[in-house]
Parts: sequence; C-alpha cells; structure tokens
Amino acid sequence: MARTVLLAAGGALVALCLASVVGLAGYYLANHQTIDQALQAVATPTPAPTRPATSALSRTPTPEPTVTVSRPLTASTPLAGASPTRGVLREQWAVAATASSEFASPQFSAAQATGMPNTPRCGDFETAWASAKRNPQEWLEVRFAVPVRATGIVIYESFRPGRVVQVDVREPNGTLHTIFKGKDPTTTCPGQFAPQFPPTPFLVNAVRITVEEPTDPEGFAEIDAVQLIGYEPS
Ligand SMILES: [Ca+2]
Repeated sequence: MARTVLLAAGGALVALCLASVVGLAGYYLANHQTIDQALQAVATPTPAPTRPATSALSRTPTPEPTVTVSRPLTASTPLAGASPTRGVLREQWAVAATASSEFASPQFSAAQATGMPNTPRCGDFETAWASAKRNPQEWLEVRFAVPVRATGIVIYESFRPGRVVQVDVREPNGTLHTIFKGKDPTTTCPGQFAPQFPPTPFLVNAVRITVEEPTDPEGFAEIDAVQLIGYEPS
C-alpha cells in the first residue's frame, strides 16, 4: 500500500515537472515570438506616405542642363592603327572668335562661342553667340591654338538649331576651304552638328560657320561652342 502511494506521488511529481517545463517553454516561445515581432517591426520602417500621382504629373518637364559630346575622344589620344605620320588626334575648343555681327557684347558676342560649352540648356542664353537682327546670312569664325589636319568639327547649337548652311576651314596662311555646304540636319535643341571628313591635306587653325537667319520672328540661331578634331603633326 505504501509502495503504491509512493509510486502515485512520484508519478504526480513527474507530471507536475513536465507541466512546468511545458508551461515554461510555452511562455518562452510566446515571449520570443513577441520579441521577434518587435524586432521585425523595428527593422521594417514604416513606408513613407505616397505622394499623389498628380503632383508628379503636374510638373513641367525641365530639359537636363547637360551637353553631350557626340564623339567622346579625349585630347592627345593616339588613334589606334593610324600611321604615326598622322600624329596625335586632338580635340580642342576655340580660343578666339569673330563674327559678321553680334547681337550684343560681351553677352551674345562671338567670344561666347569660345571654350567648352557653357550654355545650360536649349534657349536664348547670353553664353552663346547670336547675330544681329535681320541679316539673311551671318557667319561666326573661331580660331584654335594648335593647327591640325582637320577631320571633324562639332558645332554646339543651343538655340534655333539646324540653320548652318556652310562650314569652311581656314589654313594658317588664310586660305579658306569649304568642307560642308547644304542642309544642317540638326533638329534637337541643344544639338550638335558634327560634319566629319577625311583628314585635310593641309593644316587648319580656324573654322568659319555660316548660318541662315530667316526674317521671321522665330529668333536667331545661337552657337554655344565649337570643337575642332584633327591630327597634330608629330
Ligand atoms: Ca558658350
């Protein structure tokens, strides 16, 4: 009888211990689940309020104030496979300029077409050359520091593009040679008109660009910068 009682008491004790373990485990899991949920809530930030779509759609698109170089060659880069006698391919910006007329000075003067492009975007900006009013044709002539055998010209048109009708290159001795005459295909603004041609058999240190200026009220063609590409004799 006493043995039976002892066995029953032992069984009850074991059951009590098991119940305690199960209870503690449940408490532990329940609390850890809560902690995990709390950690997850901290790690996941509350999403920012979504702006109404109309706020973006109602904005007027603004052109990017960038000027893309159509031929990303760097100055003094040897041309792969070229004959050494051709020298080094150079890209250079104008260092001086004159024009048939200037809308104003120093704003809109010929000098505004020297150096790198600096007109922020398409538009009537004083950082580009603009001719005076109502002349059917006007010209801009830019000069470069290093005479080269020219093989390309990049004309940065920053307002009313597509009006170049002729491009001439000038030898250091003053002789002019026409390398383009026709319809400027540039339609984007700002845009680049970039005639390319075989290396000239003479050195070039200046470029003359002729533009047509219709007598309509649309405004003037404006040129922001001019780049000369060619081989500097070694
Ligand atoms: Ca400029």
